[in-house]
Amino acid sequence: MPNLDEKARLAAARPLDEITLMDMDVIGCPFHAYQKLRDEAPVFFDQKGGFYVVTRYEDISKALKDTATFSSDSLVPREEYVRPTQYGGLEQVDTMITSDPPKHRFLRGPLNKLFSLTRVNQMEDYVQQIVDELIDSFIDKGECDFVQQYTVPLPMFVIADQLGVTRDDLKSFSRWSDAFATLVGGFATEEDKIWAAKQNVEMQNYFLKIIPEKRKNPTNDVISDLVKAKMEDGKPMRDVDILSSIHLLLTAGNETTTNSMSLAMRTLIEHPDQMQALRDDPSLIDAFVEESLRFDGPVQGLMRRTRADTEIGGVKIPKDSYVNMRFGSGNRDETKYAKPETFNLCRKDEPTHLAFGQGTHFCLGASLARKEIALTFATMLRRMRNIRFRDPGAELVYERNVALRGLKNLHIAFDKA
Ligand code: PIM
Repeated sequence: MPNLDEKARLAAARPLDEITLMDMDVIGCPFHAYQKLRDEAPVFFDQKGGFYVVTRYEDISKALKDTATFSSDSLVPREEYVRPTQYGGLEQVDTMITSDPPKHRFLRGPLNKLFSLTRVNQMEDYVQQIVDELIDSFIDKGECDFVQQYTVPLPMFVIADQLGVTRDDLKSFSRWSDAFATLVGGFATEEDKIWAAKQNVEMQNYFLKIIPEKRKNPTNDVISDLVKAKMEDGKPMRDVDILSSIHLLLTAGNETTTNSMSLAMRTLIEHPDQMQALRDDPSLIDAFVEESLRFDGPVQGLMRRTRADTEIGGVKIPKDSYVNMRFGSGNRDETKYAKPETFNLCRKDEPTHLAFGQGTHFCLGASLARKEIALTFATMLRRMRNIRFRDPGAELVYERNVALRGLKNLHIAFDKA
């Protein structure tokens, strides 16, 4: 049986008009297809997906900065929404990721300071404590499913604490995150969309009980900040605005932080020389975080929609087209990175990968994600030796999702240090 890499090579060797990002072999390992597209069709129309794909770093970077032409307004195609109102919920209103300037500024403003570098640095001891508690829960067993036992709960606990809600509802949070991922993933059936809308209503009802309590007795948490926040017109945020922002923080942030840590662990195990380099010199931890995000990041590509007829690299793109900005490919662009297919903690290229996007929509949660990844790997390397795959021959299974890249499970084994 061909392995993931071989299947992906075969998928990328097909004629251009048969290549699609929707192919599970490409999803399993997209990098061969990216290479072919960057070389032969850097602005490519994916027939099956029904969207353009932009794969070169400079093209992506330029388009991300041109929000007037490449709008975030339809990050999830609006015509495809099943509305929560159909299931007894409130309307889901725009958040910062589905809006363009100037509206974007009003929506991001109240959230900006929540995850600022200063605030995240103040959270360090507290995140470290969760990291250690989770590791304590499995370290004596010598093995764990790194996804289910670590990378799923860590960001959930952090965000639940930040929101000021109990950690006991992890299963619900996880379901609500999955619903969001399904919607942006490009494979949602009508049934999935209805399920996702119902999950959204369940989440709204959960937080609708909490918001009035925080209005009455604000504490030191994100929901209390949101109920106190003023929009740019001077008015407080409405419940629907707060709910949509919470939905975004709880779902989008979780999914991607989970996936970035799982992918980084897989990458590290596959590169024992780099794991040793990091053990030998723990000051490389920040370089490790950035290089693992560049090498294989959790957001492979996000959609923009053209507001006017336009053109990238000589390819005409009509108004109202969906255009997938392939961050995961830009991060392997040979015009930007020396030997981009090499995972190298000591690379000398400018540290400007696209894993967090660029420009107006640069990831609000970047500092928090970086902190969680850095503390995780610094601690694991300190507390464990000989970190390895538990089942070295087993094929890894990736989520069926064209936007977000993630592993379903990652069984690892280790010796206690
Ligand atoms: N998740 C974390 N930061 C950004 C995201 C995101 C944005 C859009 C779609 C899916 C995930």
